[in-house]
Amino acid sequence: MPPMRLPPAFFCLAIALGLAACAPKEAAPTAAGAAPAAPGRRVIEIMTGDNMKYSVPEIDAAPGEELKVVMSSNSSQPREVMAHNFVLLDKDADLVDFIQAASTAKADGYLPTELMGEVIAHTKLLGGGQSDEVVFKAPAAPGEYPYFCTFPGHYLTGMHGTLVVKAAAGATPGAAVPAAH
Ligand SMILES: [Cu+2]
Repeated sequence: MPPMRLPPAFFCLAIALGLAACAPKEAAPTAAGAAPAAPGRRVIEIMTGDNMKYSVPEIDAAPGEELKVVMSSNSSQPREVMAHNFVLLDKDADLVDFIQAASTAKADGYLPTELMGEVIAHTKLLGGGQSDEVVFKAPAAPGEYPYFCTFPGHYLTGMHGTLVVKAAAGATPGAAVPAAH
């Protein structure tokens, strides 16, 4: 059959109504900090699946930077046994406490309602073929903020990563803390 051709401008106009940029999405964001910056909001695409790992294990951000995390699962397993989410926790929260509480909160999508004040951002629990996105601002305080999947057992298998908030170069002295590495 003959190839269907549309002027590129038409395509951009059509999607510009709903998206910040016309650039096609690439599916291999292995280096988190390298994603092209959309004006005012950086998009971090994270893939996961039966390997129980995030394709992006570290996200670098500036204090207060607006980020959009788009997470997708390509799992081939039933959702009941292999579902994933993305939960970003405050760096001062008790991680072990949170993971334990989450693992028993099945009715709430493995999100412990009593501890949600410690959560900076999270997606829904995703089965294979599903995706979800969340927009949030990186915390103002530099430091390392853990993100992880709260489906039982997944944290321990390595389904976690770190949002590293780095003080902006030339930041006001006194507002910055030493970098962690
Ligand atoms: Cu998971």
